[in-house]
Amino acid sequence: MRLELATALSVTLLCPIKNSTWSSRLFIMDYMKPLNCFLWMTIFHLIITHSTEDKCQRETEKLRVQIKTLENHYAKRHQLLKNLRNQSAERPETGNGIMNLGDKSVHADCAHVFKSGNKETGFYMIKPTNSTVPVKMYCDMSEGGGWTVLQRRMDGTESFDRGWSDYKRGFGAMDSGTGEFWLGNDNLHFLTSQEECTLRITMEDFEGVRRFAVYKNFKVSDEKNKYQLSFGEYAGNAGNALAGGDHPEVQWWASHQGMKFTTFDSDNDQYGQNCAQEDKSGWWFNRCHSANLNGLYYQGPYSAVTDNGIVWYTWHGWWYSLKSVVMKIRPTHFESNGI
Ligand SMILES: [Ca+2]
Repeated sequence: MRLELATALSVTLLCPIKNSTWSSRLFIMDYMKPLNCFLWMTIFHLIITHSTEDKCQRETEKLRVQIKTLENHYAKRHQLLKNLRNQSAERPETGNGIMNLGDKSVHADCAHVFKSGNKETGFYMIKPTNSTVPVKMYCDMSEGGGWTVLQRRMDGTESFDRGWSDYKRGFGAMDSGTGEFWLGNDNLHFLTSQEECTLRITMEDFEGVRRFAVYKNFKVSDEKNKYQLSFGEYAGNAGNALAGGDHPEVQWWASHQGMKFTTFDSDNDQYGQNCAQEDKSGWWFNRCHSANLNGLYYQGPYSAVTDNGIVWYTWHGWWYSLKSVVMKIRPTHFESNGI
């Protein structure tokens, strides 16, 4: 429609009627001039229109071919992806995915996985004795092997300022061998109630120094008892922060021995207010803490209204937030087959 209007306008502009004379011959010639011009312009318009339609058809056909090619390409890729998924389900993973041990392999923890000959670090499906369903857990097969990892901090990408239900079920990056996560308080209870466990905490500061703390008889009670914490003898070079260190006064207000779990929406601590609300984490708070490995991620020394960093008091005090932490357990009487 726009082209037709343009043509009509062109005719008007390009073919004006000249001043006519009273001579009939001249009159006819003058009269015919704009008519000729109009006919020529109409033919020109038809040619252009026809040519444009041809061009459109060719472009449409070209696009149809391209769409068909892309559809075929997509179908091939989709099939390739499907084949790869099927292949990965048929063999054990060697990366960050779950190690597939087959239907017969039901292990109660990572120590059982290790004992059965699977010595590769990674995710396995574990079903603790009292758990109703298998759960994806990260098995650390270093340092003697058989460690079930409960918690990992390393870069602050995961928020640990979470409520009761998140800590109960667990949260975080359970699809990567390098992400941050909390295994879940129910799982902590299942794992530590089926066998006497040793807890090993490895920590690193921003100067690249590594330290560790080991606790025998680490135990977490069930939800009814608010996941109450108990632990035995300490060993290591990071200091006994979980028990409040060596100072009796600090031990009185900060030791985590016998403490119940507190989150911002479930206050079970010994403090008048809520430690989890003030320190932005879920933990076995007292009044409030000498260790808070679920605190906010800072870059080493920090200042804040409360001591809410990733704290291990007996190593770096309350105002230094650690670079990385791993909490892991295995049965106390575990033997690593000589490794
Ligand atoms: Ca309180």
